[in-house]
Amino acid sequence: MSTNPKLQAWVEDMRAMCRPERVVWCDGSAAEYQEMLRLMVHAGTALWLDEKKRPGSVFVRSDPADVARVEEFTFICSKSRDEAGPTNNWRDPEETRVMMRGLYDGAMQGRAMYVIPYSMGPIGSSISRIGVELTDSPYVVASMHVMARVGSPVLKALGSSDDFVRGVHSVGAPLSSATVPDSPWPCNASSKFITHFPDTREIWSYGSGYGGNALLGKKCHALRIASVQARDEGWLAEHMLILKLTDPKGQVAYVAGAFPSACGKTNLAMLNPTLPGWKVQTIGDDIAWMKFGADGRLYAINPEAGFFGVAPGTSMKSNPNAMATIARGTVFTNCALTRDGDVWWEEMSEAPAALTDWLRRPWTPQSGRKAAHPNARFCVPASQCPVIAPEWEDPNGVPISAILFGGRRANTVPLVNEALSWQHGTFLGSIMSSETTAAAAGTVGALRHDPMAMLPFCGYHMGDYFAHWLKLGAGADASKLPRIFHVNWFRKDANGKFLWPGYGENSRVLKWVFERVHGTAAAVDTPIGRLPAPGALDLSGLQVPEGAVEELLRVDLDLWTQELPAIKTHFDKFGAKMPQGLRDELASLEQRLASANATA
Ligand code: SAT
Ligand code: MN
Repeated sequence: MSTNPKLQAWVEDMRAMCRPERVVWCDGSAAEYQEMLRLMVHAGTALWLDEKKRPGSVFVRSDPADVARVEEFTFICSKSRDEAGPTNNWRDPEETRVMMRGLYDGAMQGRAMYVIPYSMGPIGSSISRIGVELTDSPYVVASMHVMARVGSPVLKALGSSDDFVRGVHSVGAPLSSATVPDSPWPCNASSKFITHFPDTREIWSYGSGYGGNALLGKKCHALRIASVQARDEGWLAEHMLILKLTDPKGQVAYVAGAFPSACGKTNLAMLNPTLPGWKVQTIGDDIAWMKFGADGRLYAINPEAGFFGVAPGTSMKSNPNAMATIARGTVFTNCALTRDGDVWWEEMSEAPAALTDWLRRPWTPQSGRKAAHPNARFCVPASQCPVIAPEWEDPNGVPISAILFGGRRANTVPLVNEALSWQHGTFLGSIMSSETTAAAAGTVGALRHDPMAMLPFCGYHMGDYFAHWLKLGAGADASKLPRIFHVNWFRKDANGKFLWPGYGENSRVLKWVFERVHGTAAAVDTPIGRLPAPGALDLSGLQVPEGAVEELLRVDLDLWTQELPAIKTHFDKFGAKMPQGLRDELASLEQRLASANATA
């Protein structure tokens, strides 16, 4: 229980509205985490996995109507529609409050309301921020224990300050009487709203218990609300992994990378380099908060304390470090269950002869459907990762030397391309597009512009967001800014086969990035940016078909020229807020393509 009067008054207000059976102040202890797991098992939400196979781990299956983020029902409730911009769903804040109060009215009846004080970032770091989430879901409490620093130490750090993000979350499934049986995954099938009030730093979420809809510290706070704070205070809140790269001589560079959800950020952050002597260690796999230090460099912290990673595709081949991380003490959601009490998912290993799929049905390899949901997840403390960097909780953060922007593109975008400047790099981030994945409800595989991988996560007008990037760059010492690169691991050949093996082989690209930063690798100028000069990309021992690397590094002038109208339409969406600097970059690209076409 807190003695902070502002916090107490708000909790009391929300209690009166949601009318839970009781209020539980979370202390963040290990015993509390175990209690949440026991509650989930008792309610049928979770079951214990075999203690020998997966010690201390539970397996959860959600309602099939609640398996991913719901972008359609996610709203930015800034004062005006214009502040939210064309890429966000906007609702009037006052009307939304009234509507949400109506939904919350008695929504927690028969349930406990948990008060979770949390810190995004190490407690005490000047870059960290505090929030308090109220929730009626033990799954959310357990997951927040893993994903953030929670409980009494956070209350102590908050003291009597009013500076915390207020988050309310209800699954929207009140229990009218004590005799009504609860559903194993309570949620509201007909109504889901994930609403953000950037002006008052509030998050009100209703109806979903899943992932980014419900663990409010993650996307809602650390990206949507934090991006607004970052704009106001002159820093960056980004959808980026952070990794530490060490060369054979022991020199270090820290690299941040923005990729859309389910495009391999976790794999890249934990990569085992195939190049001898190189080492990758993990700082974070999803979110980076970056601030300029007194020395003029950009420093990043990982605001999270755990990984909420996509399970399908994770294997000893694709990510042995993730497999080791989740060997114990993990919450699994929507995977398949083996006969001997372990989890399984597509590509983890050869499919077992018989399983129970994520929908609790018998499954065999002949079933002709997926056993795990494509957005099945593991939720695990970062400290369990065998390659976590010792400095991952450094309150000062780590100095970033390079930023990667990457999406899932079958063509056009080469394996790697270095920006000519910060402004050009911002341009490359702004025109990023990617094929959609199962991380969000809706179509999978459709190409959409996803600037800086922030399309679902930027809490304000994206034109202003681009301007913020340009302003930070213009105000910095250019020689100390991170270099920016556009990468694409997903380019395909004419037969639809991936040209690049990816995973550990991505270390070859990281090496070139490292050497560009240190001024030791050669590049060639192309109309779209700087690509590795012949021989500059280390291909020793790489097994790829004849011509694959040439194709991966080919700048297809026709495809790029064809892309221009779509970029223009994309930019036009932002109207007068589209910064001139990026329009200039587009004009320069067009010019460079035209003169290259003329001489080709
Ligand atoms: O569901 S989450 O938003 O937490 C994961 C993701 O989409 O990146
Ligand atoms: Mn993400």
